[in-house]
Amino acid sequence: MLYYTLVFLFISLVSCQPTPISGPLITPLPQTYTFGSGVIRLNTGFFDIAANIESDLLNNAILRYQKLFFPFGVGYPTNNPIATLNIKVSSDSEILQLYVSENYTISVEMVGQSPQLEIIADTIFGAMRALETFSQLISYDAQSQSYSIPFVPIYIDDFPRFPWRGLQIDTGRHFIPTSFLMHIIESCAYSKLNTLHWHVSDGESFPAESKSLPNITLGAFGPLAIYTIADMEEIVAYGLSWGVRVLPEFDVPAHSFSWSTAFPGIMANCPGDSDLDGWPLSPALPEAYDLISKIYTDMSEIFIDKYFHSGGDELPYACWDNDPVIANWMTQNNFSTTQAEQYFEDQITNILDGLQKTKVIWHDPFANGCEVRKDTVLQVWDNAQMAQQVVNAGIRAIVSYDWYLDMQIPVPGHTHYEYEDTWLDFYAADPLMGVTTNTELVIGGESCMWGEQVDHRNFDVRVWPRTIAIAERLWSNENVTDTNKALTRFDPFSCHISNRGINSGPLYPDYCLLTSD
Ligand code: CP6
Repeated sequence: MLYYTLVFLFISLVSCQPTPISGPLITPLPQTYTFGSGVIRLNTGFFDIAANIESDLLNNAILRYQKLFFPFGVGYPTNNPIATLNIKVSSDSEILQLYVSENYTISVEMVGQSPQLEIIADTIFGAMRALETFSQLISYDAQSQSYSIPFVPIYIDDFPRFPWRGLQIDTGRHFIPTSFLMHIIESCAYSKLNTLHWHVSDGESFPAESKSLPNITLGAFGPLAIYTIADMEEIVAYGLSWGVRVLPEFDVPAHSFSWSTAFPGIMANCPGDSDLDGWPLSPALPEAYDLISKIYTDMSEIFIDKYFHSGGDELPYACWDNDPVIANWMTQNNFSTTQAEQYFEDQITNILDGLQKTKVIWHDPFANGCEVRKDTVLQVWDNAQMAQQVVNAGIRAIVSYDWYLDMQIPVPGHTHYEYEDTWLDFYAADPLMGVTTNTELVIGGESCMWGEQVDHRNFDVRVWPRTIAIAERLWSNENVTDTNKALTRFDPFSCHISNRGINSGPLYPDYCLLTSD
């Protein structure tokens, strides 16, 4: 006994201790919820999910969650008879887009002897968020091998704080198989992230098949490291089925060296710069714009989302300045390098206008002094001052600066530089921290998993459980900041998604019962 007391004291003293459990553990934390102290025992053989509309999208979500509710198999029947989870959605629209309602309510109560289980949502996507929350209300007792819902009655009224909640991935640095991208989409949906920002190409490789330019995949790492058109369509459709928008990025003018494998002669010449990764396209060549236009046209048919990311980050001005052909072109047009960048970005805007896409770019052209049209979305990767300047200019911002998952170097304000406990820094980074005016133009943020040292072998353990903290910051109320309480929920949530095949590790000393154990 003394031994256990000492061990407990020791653990309490040295580690960030979770608060004792006193209610349902839901991640991200819902906006409002109440609960009681009753229990509904569930009989897996007689558990039904019903919907008030006929929709393949919703039906597929229901079929999935019917399994995910009971991860440890059927369990022992109880003497509870039939329970039905009734889903009521107001709209049968299957269009997934930014700003779509994801609001929902859940009520779980006993009326007389019968359980009343209800989800109400504006949209199918709200119902999907509710199904995920509902799955976290169900608890499994390994001893009796049975399922129940504790803390009944439960009433939840939930909605996201920000409409744009993303995870950015990078298949330009490493090819990640299509099946694993689908796995990533699932992990996003579990955490209520609604956007997969797919940085498809970079300097190192161009892995996407193009209908009109079949040779572009000569820039892939190899003949097997290619996403076919069918693969990309499948990924977009899979995203839709989980309520996750797929935002493609084909980065130009920098980070595009891989385009030149098939089309030599389109790059600026950067003789002093041995890091091919960052080499930019030439802004002076009509062929370069023609190439971009063809690729973007092909890709815009596959990626049905209204938004399209064209990169724009880290343009090395010296490469344009020191290339005699480009320097000459700039002189003839009376362009400064910034004006040349402006010219380049304007061509991209025209191409995307023609495709009826809304442009998303990294904040760099704005920071360089380029004029950015107000319907653009700027992804800010340096700091909150930049986000403030973006929204002051009347432009929508998504923030990423505090959420670089590859970051292993000290960042001002960060206290943890290695992987352990970096979730605390991610959790503390409120998107509105340092942004005081025009805050409504901060429409969300993204966790960024750059791929220089990451592919499907180590993706899950780099991204999870740390991105749980980011997903909660983007979904839950801004006053949800208590790290001990968060830990109480994040660690079981990490176990919860582990049982769905996501290799998300623990955050403190405890036991995670796996279905495979
Ligand atoms: N690749 C591309 C990268 C980065 C960017 N763009 C990057 C820069 C700095 C850090 C991490 C990643 N690897 N295409 C910047 C948006 Cl610390």
